[in-house]
Amino acid sequence: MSTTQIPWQDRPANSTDVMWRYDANPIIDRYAIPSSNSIFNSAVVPFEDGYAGVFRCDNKAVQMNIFAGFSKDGIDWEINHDPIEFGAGNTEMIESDYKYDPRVCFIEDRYWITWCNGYHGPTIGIGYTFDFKEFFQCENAFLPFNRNGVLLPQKIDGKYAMLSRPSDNGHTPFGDIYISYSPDMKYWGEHRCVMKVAPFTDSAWQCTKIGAGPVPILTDEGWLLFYHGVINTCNGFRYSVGAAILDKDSPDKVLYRSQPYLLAPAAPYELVGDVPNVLFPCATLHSVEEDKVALYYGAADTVTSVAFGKLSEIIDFVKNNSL
Ligand code: BMA
Repeated sequence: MSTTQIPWQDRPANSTDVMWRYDANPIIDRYAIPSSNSIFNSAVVPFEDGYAGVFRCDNKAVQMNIFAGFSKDGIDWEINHDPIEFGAGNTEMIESDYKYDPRVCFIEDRYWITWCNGYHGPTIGIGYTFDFKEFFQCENAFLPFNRNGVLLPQKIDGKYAMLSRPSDNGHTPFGDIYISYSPDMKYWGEHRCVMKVAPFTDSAWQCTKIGAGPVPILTDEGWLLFYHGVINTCNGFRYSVGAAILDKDSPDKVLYRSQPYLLAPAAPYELVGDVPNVLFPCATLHSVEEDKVALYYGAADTVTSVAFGKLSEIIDFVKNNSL
């Protein structure tokens, strides 16, 4: 794994926020590759002497697809102009009408990619790569409809573990987070509910639907899971970010969960875009030793941005403000 410094900026002197935005956001413009209408909800990981990523680039026909990209510093990205082409992984090639909202998770020897795969409606697609040049597509994890499939970076009791959010075929007006297990990345079962939406009167920003965000981070307190929470307002859905701490050995057990959000749409690039009021986290670069996290998120379904925080302060915040 890379020992490259993760992107970082100190908290602004006038801020007391637990998480704060990069002052040069957005880091990826909507037109960063010739075909793109928007580049958002994308995943990055340490790779070689820098970083690699899988980016959701919707094209100017507004077709959704995923593209590989590379960066030395995690801020300036070179994104391939052609989408990822997969070869057959653990099955014959299966249909994929579209691909969106990727996550990338290094487990053991390879980078696993999960995404929302168009197979008679959205479900969770799985693929892997060793080098971000050659990619292999595996069986879908679940029946349609499902979104926000996020792998844990370590096996639990010898099995792969994936969070997901069963949904419908539209702009789902409901959604809770489940966990499923697999011995082989092909067959998934032992589905358990992890957490549900919050009551409107307790924490309205997460009262309509919730979904796992980046790959969870293992800390001394358990798995730190950033997630998005949605409220349906008279102007449509509003997507914010909170965090939960899941039990290390039984990640279906929620130990703490933030009542207030950590980040909600407020910056101009989060308030205005193709879908206003969306802050949708899909990845982190982090260092537990240095107590730092850089959270990558899609803003207003248009551009890609970063926010920073201290892991210990986020954990304290979640524990002290738990639902
Ligand atoms: C969800 C997904 C996300 C998107 C969000 C807000 O259903 O489509 O990709 O960011 O809606 O539009």
